[in-house]
Amino acid sequence: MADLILYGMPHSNFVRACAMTALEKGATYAAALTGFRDMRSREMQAVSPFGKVPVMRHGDLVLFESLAIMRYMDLTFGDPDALQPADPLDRIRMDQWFNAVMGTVDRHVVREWALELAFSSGPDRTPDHKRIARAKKGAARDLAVLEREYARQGFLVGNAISLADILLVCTLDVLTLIDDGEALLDAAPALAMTMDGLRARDSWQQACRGKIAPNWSS
Ligand SMILES: N[C@@H](CCC(=O)N[C@@H](CS)C(=O)NCC(=O)O)C(=O)O
Repeated sequence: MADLILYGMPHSNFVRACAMTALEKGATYAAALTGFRDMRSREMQAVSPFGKVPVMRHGDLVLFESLAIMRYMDLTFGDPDALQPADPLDRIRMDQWFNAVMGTVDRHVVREWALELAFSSGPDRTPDHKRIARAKKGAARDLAVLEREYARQGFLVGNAISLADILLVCTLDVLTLIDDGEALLDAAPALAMTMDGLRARDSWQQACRGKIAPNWSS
């Protein structure tokens, strides 16, 4: 068994981003705890102080938070730091985009839209359509910002793939599972082209393809 263990549900965009990073770096990992129920297990509590996934174990080292995990993988496996810009200011820019995807884009696309459809919070477990409408507007604004960046330089930072692009593709792929989510991507051709390129990579094909196909519709 591989000594690198990735804890988390396979459909989580954050877990997928860590899995894709491991595979980009040529690392083999074992996937652990794949269901929501596992989140409350003793094993999970021991490694995840805030009760979130992903969590990574490598030998005696345990890390939580996807950016920390992905940075560690990038440093430890394969060609060190291949997925982060060499220039210190560009690294800061990468953190900026990563945090924007984690805090803003993820909130609109995943938490308040896709997950509202999947685990409805409204009365009688119906979707809260006002919440979804706000999230859709937020997502459209986010994609307009991202489209400008990708049209300008093809990646979020510089001219090569970084950890920020990896989190973004794993997050925006969720739009393809929502019936009117694809329309947002159609309106952002440069972004959609980059996403197609990232999804064609072996790391995506192995880590992210074909594991979820819910029929979410708003
Ligand atoms: N900032 C965290 C976010 C992790 C996160 O929100 N994970 C979700 C799964 S996508 C989770 O664990 N949700 C369970 C919960 O909040 O109870 C990271 O980057 O790792």
